[in-house]
Amino acid sequence: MRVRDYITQTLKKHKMHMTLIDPAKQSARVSGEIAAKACRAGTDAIMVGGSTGVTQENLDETVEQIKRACKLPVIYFPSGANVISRKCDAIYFMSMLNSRNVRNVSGEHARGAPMIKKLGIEPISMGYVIVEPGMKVGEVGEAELVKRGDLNTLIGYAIATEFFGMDLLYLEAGSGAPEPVPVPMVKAARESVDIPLVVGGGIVTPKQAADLAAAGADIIVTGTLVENDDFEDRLKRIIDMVHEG
Ligand code: 1GP
Repeated sequence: MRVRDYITQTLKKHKMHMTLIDPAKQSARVSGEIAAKACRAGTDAIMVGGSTGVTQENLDETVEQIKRACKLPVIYFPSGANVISRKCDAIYFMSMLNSRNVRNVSGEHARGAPMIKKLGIEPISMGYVIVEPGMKVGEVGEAELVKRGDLNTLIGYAIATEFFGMDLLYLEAGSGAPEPVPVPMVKAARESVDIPLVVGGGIVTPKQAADLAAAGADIIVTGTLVENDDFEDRLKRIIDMVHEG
């Protein structure tokens, strides 16, 4: 089954949780162990990527270990066209809509698309919108950050994403953000569009995940959480909240 169909089918049953693993943060072997634990905790898919330090070598090794460790779809979450995983099941073909640099909006995409097509990797299109504080991805992506609470700007990007015909809308506060995207912003985006809404960045507690799911997030992403030892219990509680939401 194509990953996009897997997402559509799963969302008919329950909201989803995806675990983001950054190949630059630990060895490929440890990434495989993280994936196995996340899988046991009930996550619905594994995303692989990071803003800096991802190389063809660490990416390929990481994906290989993850695929050995669990049977879930593995989706590449790229930061540019320089490195493309041929071993992933799909790639987020994501445009950072609020970047000041056209490379991040469509330039890297034009560079990478022919290779993605040649390799036969499934692209899943996504409007990627960075909300304050944006953290590293906001910085390297040269994002004109959407201010926390600026509903009008956010709604504009949300509707634009849908009008572009993209599969998903991702609201990103940045990995390691002290607070996730505010609940009213998630609600505003949800009320503006019908496409699945992904929310990530700074989500570390079950309550945050539950509140964001209740506000209308369809897919909750957590990354930093799994970089700590003993994350399994907390991750499971977050995932349970998302699945109930
Ligand atoms: C980052 O939204 C993801 O792109 C995950 O963020 O690392 O803060 O969970 P965290």
